[in-house]
Amino acid sequence: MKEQLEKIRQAAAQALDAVETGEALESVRVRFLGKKGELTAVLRGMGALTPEERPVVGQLANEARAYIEGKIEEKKAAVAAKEREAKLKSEVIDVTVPGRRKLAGRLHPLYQVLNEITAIFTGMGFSVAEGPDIETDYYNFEALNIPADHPARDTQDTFYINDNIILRTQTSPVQIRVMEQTKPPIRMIAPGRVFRSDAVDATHSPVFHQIEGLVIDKGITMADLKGTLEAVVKGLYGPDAKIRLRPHHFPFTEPSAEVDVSCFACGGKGCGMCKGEGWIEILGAGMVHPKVLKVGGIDPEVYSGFAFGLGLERIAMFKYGIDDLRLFFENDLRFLRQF
Ligand code: 2U9
Repeated sequence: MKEQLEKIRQAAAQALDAVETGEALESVRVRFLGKKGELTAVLRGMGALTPEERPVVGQLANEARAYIEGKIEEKKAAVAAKEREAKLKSEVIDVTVPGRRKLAGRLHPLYQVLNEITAIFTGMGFSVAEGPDIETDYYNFEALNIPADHPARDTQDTFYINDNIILRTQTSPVQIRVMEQTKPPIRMIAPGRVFRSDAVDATHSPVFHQIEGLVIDKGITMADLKGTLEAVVKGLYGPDAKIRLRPHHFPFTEPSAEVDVSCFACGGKGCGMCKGEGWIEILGAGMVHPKVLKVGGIDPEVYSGFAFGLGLERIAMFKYGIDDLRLFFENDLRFLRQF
């Protein structure tokens, strides 16, 4: 039995020498010290020994166990160190490699300007409404007092889907829909994409953006129109900005005006930006035509209102000094990253 123990000890030492991994180490432990292990089997056989032999062999067996356990612990530390080293080697990080820049996205410059203008209006209690890009002839033209023979209906200006369905040429249909559904007072803006069958050049695009506004209540006058637009323009261009109204004609407003802002480059003295005028046209506006109020279900004898419209691209071009509208739609990152 002594010999058998010595053999087991040697066999364990040999097996442990060959161990390279944690798994191999565990299987050696099971082979010798496990429940069905070789040493365990010897200890089980001790019942057959004489009472004199038993303590002697018992001590030897314990020594063998302690020896194997000690070896296993040693090996465990060695294997762990080796595995750690291998892991460090395989996961090596070259801290000298140049970093890869994460590109942060941002809002398109048109939408930055749109957000700025929207904030000015919502700050004055306006709500924001949207509507479909595809509209009916009724909402886009008829309801807005644009008669059948009006030049704005010419196929050159309007994209027709069929006789009745078109791409909206203005965001005004949104206001008609709001009027139909809302009892005054109404204070709203309608920003959005509009479509006109124009050839592309530096100042024309078949797709562009408008922000239109509508205010309806009892006793609304042209003074409200002027005061509101003045506040908007000061919010956009600073406290020194002034506006002036020039008579104009729109089918949906009466009276109507074109609205100029004092040149934000020269303050009104005249410069290249305003072509020596001192004023830059940025808006159209007017008192909502009584026919349009009626169509929207609002009694023009009780209520009055004003409306206005502006082209977002035009405002953004002036703001950033951009001389070609096409830049907004080409999505060239060299352009977009500047905003
Ligand atoms: C309703 C009643 C009236 C909207 C208005 C303008 C004047 C205007 C132009 C600005 C530049 C179009 O993009 S642009 O070419 N718009 O001048 N728009 S008043 O009037 C309305 C709208 C809806 C129910």
